[in-house]
Amino acid sequence: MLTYKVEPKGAVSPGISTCQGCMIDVIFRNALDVLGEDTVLVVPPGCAAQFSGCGPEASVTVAGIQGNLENSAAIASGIANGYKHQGNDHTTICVIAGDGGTVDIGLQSLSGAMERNENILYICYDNEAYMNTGVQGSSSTPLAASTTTTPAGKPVNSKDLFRICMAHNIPYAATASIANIPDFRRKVQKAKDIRGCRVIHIMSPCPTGWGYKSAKTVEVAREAINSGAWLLLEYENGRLTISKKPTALGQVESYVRMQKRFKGASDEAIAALSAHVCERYTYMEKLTQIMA
Ligand SMILES: Cc1ncc(C[n+]2csc(CCOP(=O)(O)OP(=O)(O)O)c2C)c(N)n1
Ligand code: SF4
Ligand SMILES: [Mg+2]
Repeated sequence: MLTYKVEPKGAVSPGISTCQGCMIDVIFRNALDVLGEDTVLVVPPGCAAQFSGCGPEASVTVAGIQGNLENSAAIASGIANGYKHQGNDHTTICVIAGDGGTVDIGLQSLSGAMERNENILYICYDNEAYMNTGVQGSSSTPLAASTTTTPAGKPVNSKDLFRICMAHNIPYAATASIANIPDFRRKVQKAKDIRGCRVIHIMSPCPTGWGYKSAKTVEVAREAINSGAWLLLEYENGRLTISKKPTALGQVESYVRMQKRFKGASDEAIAALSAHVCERYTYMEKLTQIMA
């Protein structure tokens, strides 16, 4: 009988239980590859917890805890302060949480941690809905996108987590994308080397909830960057920079046409989404000049 031995590499073992085409494990693998073993994870309920958390499908080898959707940043703050009192300032306390657990349910806890400038790294993987419980809309769901709670398309724009982080004046905030892993790794490395509250907000398209073929995840994420629907930004010591300018700003048509969640969106709704994308970029670009 032939037997196969799979050698686990890095901090995430092979054979995890996310859907085909999901990139959450790639986010974990790359983040933990940069952060190293001297890391403690806090992962609230959500698709990430389904493979990283406690139980028979746990596959992450660094120490960690699964808390609640409301309090990831508070749990991380407690761990960070415990280590501080032991004289340990080298271990990275890292939250990896979904958008629902960040921009909605856990926002008060994150806001408090940012206000106190806790020594934590908070990574939000954004699949733009509550995916693990059946694709309910979140504050990150974009205008016109259909979810099970916004079946006719979301009537309002998404909440801007990056600007909320900037408003707390934390030492480091960045956005990233699974379509640009070197950029993500560079930002994780930078965040690792800074002390205080650091937030990285990474877009993580979801084939199941967005309605596209699983092989297209990177393509979808790339279209988001090209059109400006997702911006790559960096805020460091009060200075804002745009990591990569969109190549086709506002041209969201090819991006939305790849996804079933926008299938019922009217031309007016897509035009409104495009206008929002352009306005946000223009605003950010002006801020880069003010904050230069
Ligand atoms: C306070 C609270 N409300 C609801 C739930 C049920 N719940 C578990 S996971 C989840 C989805 C979380 O969404 P998100 O943070 O975006 O992560 P994703 O599932 O998209 O990866 C919900 C609503 C919960 N655990 N706690
Ligand atoms: S539902 Fe979406 S985010 Fe969750 S595991 Fe599947 S593809 Fe990934
Ligand atoms: Mg989500």
